Amino acid sequence: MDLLSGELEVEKHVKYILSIEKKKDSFESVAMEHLRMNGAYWGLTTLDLLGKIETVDQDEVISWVMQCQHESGGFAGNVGHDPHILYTLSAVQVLALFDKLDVLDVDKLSDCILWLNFMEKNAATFSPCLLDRKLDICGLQNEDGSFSGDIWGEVDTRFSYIAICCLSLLHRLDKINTEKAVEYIVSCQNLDGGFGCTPGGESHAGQIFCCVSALAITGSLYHIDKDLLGWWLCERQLKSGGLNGRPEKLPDVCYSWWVLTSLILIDRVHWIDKVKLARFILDCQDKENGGISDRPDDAVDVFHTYFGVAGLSLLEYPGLKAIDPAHALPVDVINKIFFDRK
Ligand code: GRG
Repeated sequence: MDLLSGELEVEKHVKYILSIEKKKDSFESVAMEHLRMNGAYWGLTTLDLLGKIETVDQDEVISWVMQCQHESGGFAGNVGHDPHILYTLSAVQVLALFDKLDVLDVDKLSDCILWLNFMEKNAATFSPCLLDRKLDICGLQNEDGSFSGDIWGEVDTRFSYIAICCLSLLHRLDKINTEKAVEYIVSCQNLDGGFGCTPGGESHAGQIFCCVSALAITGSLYHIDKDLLGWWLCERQLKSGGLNGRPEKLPDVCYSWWVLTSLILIDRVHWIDKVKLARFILDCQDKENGGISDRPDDAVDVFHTYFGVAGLSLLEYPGLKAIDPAHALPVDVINKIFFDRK
């Protein structure tokens, strides 16, 4: 990897990320208005991995994050929007980056992940069938161990991961039935070794990240056939060095994250060509204006910039902070949360 050192345009990527905030009328900003909390997590984590988080006004970010908190305890993608578990994890991760988890009422927030609070407080707004749901399932965790993302009930292994990761960061994993949560995730494992959104769903690298990371956080990786899954994952590497998310698809920088994290967690990362992957990611940089795209010569965005830099961090690219593959936060942030040390 030393061979490629010096090729990452650190200063330009920092400038690109800081500029997004200033271009409020741009297509990217308008299209991302409803998921700005995710954008904040991607941009700020990138800055931290690059060692430049101090370039943002921390008080301003925290004040905006807290304005996105719904009275139920959950967070929305932006001020005035509805809360969802997707944005709640991003909000927790952003606060963790600034070592500010103490601004949260942790019990209120974790109850919200269980959804009790929200349903009780807003009983008048819901139809009887939704209220029955609450009585039956006691929160966002369903009887079969799966999780819904919000009150409307969509089930997806993404939400299992998010609930588990979020509660782990808040030291509140004991609030859910982890045994059943693991049982559900294992039921989404396919004969090819991969995982899908729900039982029988097609294996996809994004869902595999969610399932493998959730199993890692709950100490349940022994449920995985590591050679079988490792084989499926390393077959994602194409001639260009880039990774795709499932067979016959194009490579995309974001899979550097979804696939690499899973390979690392099951101890099979040596099965891919790491230098070729780093080459692919570096070739997706806009060397003039900063930012990283999905494939070489495409338009850059903050999502791919984050997953490109995070992928390089997983590859131990020189000069980048290390990132924890399961919690998706820099290792020093995770050490502070779990061991109270930097
Ligand atoms: C904290 C890192 C982190 C994640 C939070 C939201 C989430 C948990 C995980 C999402 C996992 C996932 C499903 C990722 C895949 C995203 C993606 C690029 C989907 C595109 O799918 P297709 O089918 O693209 O449009 P392909 O590449 O298959 O053609």
